[in-house]
Amino acid sequence: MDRRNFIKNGSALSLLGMSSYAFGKDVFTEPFIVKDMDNLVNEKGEYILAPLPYDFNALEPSMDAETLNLHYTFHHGGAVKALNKDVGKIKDALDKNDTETIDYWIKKSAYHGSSHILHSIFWTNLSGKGGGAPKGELLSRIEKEYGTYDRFKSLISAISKNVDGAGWGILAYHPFTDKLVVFQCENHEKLTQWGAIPLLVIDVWEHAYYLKYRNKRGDFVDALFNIINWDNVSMRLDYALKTK
Ligand code: MN3
Repeated sequence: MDRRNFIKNGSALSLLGMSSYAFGKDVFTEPFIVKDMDNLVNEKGEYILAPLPYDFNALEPSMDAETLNLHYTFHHGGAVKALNKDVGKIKDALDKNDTETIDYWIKKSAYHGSSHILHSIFWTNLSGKGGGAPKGELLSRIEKEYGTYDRFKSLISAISKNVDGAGWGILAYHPFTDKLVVFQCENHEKLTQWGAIPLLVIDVWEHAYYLKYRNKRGDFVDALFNIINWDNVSMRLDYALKTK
């Protein structure tokens, strides 16, 4: 697995580098997976919708062709188109120093970006020749964390069925703890972008500032910029770029 490519494609690092919100001409010609990783952006930094790795009827009868067509073309495709627009709007808002609309478009980009990343994983997680059970390293890590494959299957089935409203059931690898983790996600985002590795985090819970700043969260955030350790942020970026 090429983690460097994963970081480039799966995170928000290139979010503000976009110059256009139109699709490029090569948008529909590239495969979903390149060098074992999801192919989410082109060389220009535009988000792309790669072709499905199978025909619309390939997952019948478990997933019918009409559902797959609508889901891929309009839900996932719509998210990719909207994400490119969001990124352009963020750039425009930065140009105008308009923080109010930046907040709106960042929320939109989290929603659409997470939809793009999760759907790209979802399509490649499925195959007309799928089924059976995991093997190898994946199986041994599942057994280490959950005991048996059947216990894991009960867990991810139950949490997927019980997501409140719309969302996802997810099995993930957590690089900071070297562990598999299972969790629910409401909608697509709440309000993350999947695959991003944190470099700088700002705690805006009231416990972080209320004694001194009371209700003035903005003053606290402004003051934090006097104490940020940028060497540490750089060290984390170096780590993230080197991880494979
Ligand atoms: Mn969907």
